[in-house]
Amino acid sequence: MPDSAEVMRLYGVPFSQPVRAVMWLLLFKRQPFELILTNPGSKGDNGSRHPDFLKKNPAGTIPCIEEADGFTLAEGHAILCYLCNRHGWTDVYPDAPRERARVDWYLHYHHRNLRDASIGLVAPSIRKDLDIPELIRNNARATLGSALRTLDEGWLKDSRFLAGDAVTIADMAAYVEIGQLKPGFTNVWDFSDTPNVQRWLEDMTTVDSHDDVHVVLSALGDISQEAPAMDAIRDANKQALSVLKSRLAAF
Ligand SMILES: N[C@@H](CCC(=O)N[C@@H](CS)C(=O)NCC(=O)O)C(=O)O
Repeated sequence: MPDSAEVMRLYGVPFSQPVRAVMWLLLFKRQPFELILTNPGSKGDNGSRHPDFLKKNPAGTIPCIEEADGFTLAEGHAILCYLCNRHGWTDVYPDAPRERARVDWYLHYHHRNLRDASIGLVAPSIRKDLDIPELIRNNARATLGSALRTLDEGWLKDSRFLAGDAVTIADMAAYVEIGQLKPGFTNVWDFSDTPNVQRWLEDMTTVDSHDDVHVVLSALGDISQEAPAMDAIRDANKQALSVLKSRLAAF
């Protein structure tokens, strides 16, 4: 493990979907990093709306990375692409223009489509402070349903992964949103009418570091009947951090 002053910092928490995508890529590539716990939406110390954090990311959102020379970058998908460019990880972000474009295509599509999984189904239980109105939740669920059908009948109909037959950062970005809903995790969505998505969800569990990145969800478990208590959320976070710590210590 390199000197901690040299190691890239990742600001966030394991409950955040785009933070999990960045953590997944870093663990998959055995790239050391330090997770700096940053509470989304909080103005307090270690909060994403604290003035010190806003200097790193004026939008006040996690994930955000900071390198040893002070370079900072936010937006999960921008971070995924940057890390692949910086380290030459062309296995998960191919450099052939059309292959790369297919990955980018999904990464752009994701926002306002699959990302609505969190707003419609997970954030209302985990981020009760957001008090998301029922109308917005319903709209988000409708958008998600239609986006899942699009994946099922399009992207995943003839290929194993979203951008072809090999896993890419598009799959990691998608799975952290879609996978969180399935049985074994929060269990808040019925995937039975999207068989290609179901098959892809299963395939994604075999991708290196899947289990370690998703400890926070397996520890939290099913929230379909009752919103989890604060203690359960805290406990799931603790378990996730402990697994992450031992993974990073082994690098
Ligand atoms: N488009 C951003 C969205 C990030 C985002 O929504 N992060 C949430 C946590 S999952 C957050 O930081 N929310 C705090 C806030 O909006 O105040 C990305 O993909 O990185």
